[in-house]
Amino acid sequence: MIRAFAALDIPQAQRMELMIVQQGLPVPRLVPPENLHLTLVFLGEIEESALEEVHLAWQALRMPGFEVSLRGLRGLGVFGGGKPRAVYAGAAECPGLARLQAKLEQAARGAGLTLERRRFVPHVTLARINRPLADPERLERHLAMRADFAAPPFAVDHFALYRSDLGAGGARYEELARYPLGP
Ligand code: 3AM
Repeated sequence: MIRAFAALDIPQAQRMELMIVQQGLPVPRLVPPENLHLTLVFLGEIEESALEEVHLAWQALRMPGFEVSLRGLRGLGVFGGGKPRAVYAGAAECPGLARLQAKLEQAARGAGLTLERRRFVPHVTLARINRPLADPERLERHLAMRADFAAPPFAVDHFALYRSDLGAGGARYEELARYPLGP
């Protein structure tokens, strides 16, 4: 079985902006810079043969590229409300991104996978919070001060399939395939 997902990798300039935001976040564990990504579809733990089917379906897709801005209305946010689970940088409204995400889900379902039906909130997770914070309001204040965060927009000309291995030291991601997006 392979734990896999599709995501956009983040170019170096935007990655550095996100690393700057990560500095000083009052949370115990940050996502390491090499793991920063924008998840499109989480496939779960699946058989290698099922992954191969999804890979073929994604390879057959013809989709245009687009630009993504990491900011959005609130720029930075927290999933989980009063019980923070993750800190993220949101992406601005982007029809190309939404269309790509929908197509990938549709193609994965067409290849026989059962996926969770969750609303797509495009984001890059900056920190995961796996135990209650001593002072969640400190995090709220910290993020409020950086509410105007915006990284320069970047062109998306491919997406990628990743394998995820969960270890004691955190997740390790390996790129398995890369899919170009056309002009
Ligand atoms: O980094 P983010 O949060 O965008 O949260 C997991 C991560 O996305 C998400 O898949 C990405 C790679 O691990 N993920 C993990 N388990 C999940 C699940 N059961 C999940 N997404 C949905 N359902």
